[in-house]
This record gives sequence, C-alpha cells and structure tokens, in this order.
Amino acid sequence: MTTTAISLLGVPTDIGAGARGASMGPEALRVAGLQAVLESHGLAVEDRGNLQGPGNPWQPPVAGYRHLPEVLAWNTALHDAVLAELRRERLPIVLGGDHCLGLGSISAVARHCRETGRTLRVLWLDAHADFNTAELTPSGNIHGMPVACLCGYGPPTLTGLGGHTPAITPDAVRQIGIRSVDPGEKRLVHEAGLEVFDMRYIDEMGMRHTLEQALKGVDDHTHLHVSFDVDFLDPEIAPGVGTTVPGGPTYREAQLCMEMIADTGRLASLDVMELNPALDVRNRTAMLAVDLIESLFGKSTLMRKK
Ligand code: 4U7
Ligand code: MN
Ligand code: MN
Ligand code: MN
Repeated sequence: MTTTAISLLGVPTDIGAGARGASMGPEALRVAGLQAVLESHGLAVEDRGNLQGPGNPWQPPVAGYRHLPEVLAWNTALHDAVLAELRRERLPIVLGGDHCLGLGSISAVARHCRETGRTLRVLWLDAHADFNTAELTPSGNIHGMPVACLCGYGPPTLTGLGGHTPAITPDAVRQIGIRSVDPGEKRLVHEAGLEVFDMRYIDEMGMRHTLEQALKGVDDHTHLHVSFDVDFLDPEIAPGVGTTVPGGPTYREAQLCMEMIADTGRLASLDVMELNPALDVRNRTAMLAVDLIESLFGKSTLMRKK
C-alpha cells in the first residue's frame, strides 16, 4: 500500500451551533500537535490552513433555521475544498467547526464516490442523531440537522449541495454513541430507517460487537468516512464541547472504536467536529481528540500481527 497523503482543512466557524467557540477548534487541534502526531506514524501531512466564510451574526432562527445563508456559504466552500482533495487522491481531515459542516464534507465525499464507483459508508460518532428538520428542531441550530439534510430532508439549497439530491441514503450511515434525540427527530430517524447503535446498545453488547456490526459489509470498494463529533465522548473526559450529554463512551471504549476502524484500512476521509476551546480545560479535549485520531490512523500499544 502507498503512504496515505493527508490534507488538513481548517473550517473556523460556529455558524450552526448553539454556543459560540467551535470556530476556535481548528487552531486548538493544531496546538495539540495533530500534524506532528500523524507524521510520527510516517504519514505525509499538509496543512491547507483555514477556509474563509462569513462571521457569526448571532441571530434568532428564521423559518426554523438559524443562519441558513451563512451555513450555505461555509458548506459550499468546504464541499469544494474536500472534493478537490479527494480528486487529488488525498485524505481530507476537516478540522471543525461545528457539525453543520458534515454537510459540505460528506456531500463532497458522496459525489466523489459516485464519480469513482465506490460504496460510501459513513460512521457518525455522536451523542446526537443530527436528524432534525426546520419543522422538528427545538433550537433552529443547523448543527442538529446535517444527517437529515444529507438524506434529503431539508432546504433544497442544502440538500442539493453536492449536485445530487439526496447526497446519500440512510443505508450508508451507521450512528454510534447516540444518547440524545429530540421527540420529533426520533420519529424521523425511525421513518428513514437509520441504523443507530445507541448507548443502550453499546452498554449491552459492548463496543467490539458494535463496531463489528457497524463495519459489516465494508470491503475493498468501500470509502469509509468518519464524522467524529467530539461530544460522542463522555463529558468527564471531554468537557470542551457545546452540547455535553452524560453517559458517553469511556476512554478505552473510544480507543477500541478508533482502533477497529483503523484495522479496516478503508478510512478515506474524516471530520473532527464540535470541539469548543472556549469550554475546554487547558486544551485537554483537543489533546484527547488528537490521541484518538492517532489511533484512527493505526497507533496501537503493541505491534499486531496482520
Ligand atoms: B451536534 C439538539 F435540541 N438536538 O437540534 C438540536 F438537543 O452536532 C442538539 O450533534 C443538536 O452537537 C446537537 O439543537 C448538534 C438539541
Ligand atoms: Mn480518489
Ligand atoms: Mn453532531
Ligand atoms: Mn453532538
């Protein structure tokens, strides 16, 4: 196998979130040493710097959406940047930024898969399902809507971002770590048939079985995309996020999750979202995120026989 060439794309915005501060996420991940850590494993990494977009006007929702035009602007820029990296055969790591950016990132990945005849599998690691619509959302915050938009539920400007509506179908997605879903959102998750491995499932079956199930069917033609919302992790170990929910995966469970994804050898794009340095303690959550990303790219305690 050739060495994977990685591109870091910073997207410094909190335009879709309910708290300010995720706009500082990219810099916190850089300060925590992301590039050097990846390079220490022999990976070639280029930091493309930060994308640019509108500031956060901090307005109330309009017709169920907060900041829809700004969300569209950031995601359009991100879609184009991710697609350009994939077309150069590079592995993009999107440094968010809030999770509304999953839309730009994954719509580009889906487009690339369509162009190259690959099958997309999205692992959505999150405390939340992010499957709200304008009608269902209790907040109007678009970081709670990207999966719904990707599956075609949302405003045409967002659902058509990647040139094909819907960008993906629910059967491409596996959600892991879910423990907070709004009532209307829950109905839509069931209606759409999303496959969700919630915390109850992980408690009962364990992380190993969960990942075995979530990765079932992944083969040589699979493009594996991981959308890692840092609030996936238990807030005891990851306080630096805007929407903490107790009862998330422990350090060891999260490590195993990342290691099992690495073992597939199919990881082809990654989002690291929702890190909020304004709420963090001495960059601890950023350093934890970097540690876990290291495992995602193959760090393990001892060499394992293949
Ligand atoms: B994140 C929420 F109401 N569901 O829609 C909403 F609980 O990207 C939270 O997963 C969404 O962090 C969280 O506002 C979005 C809320
Ligand atoms: Mn390619
Ligand atoms: Mn999320
Ligand atoms: Mn979340």
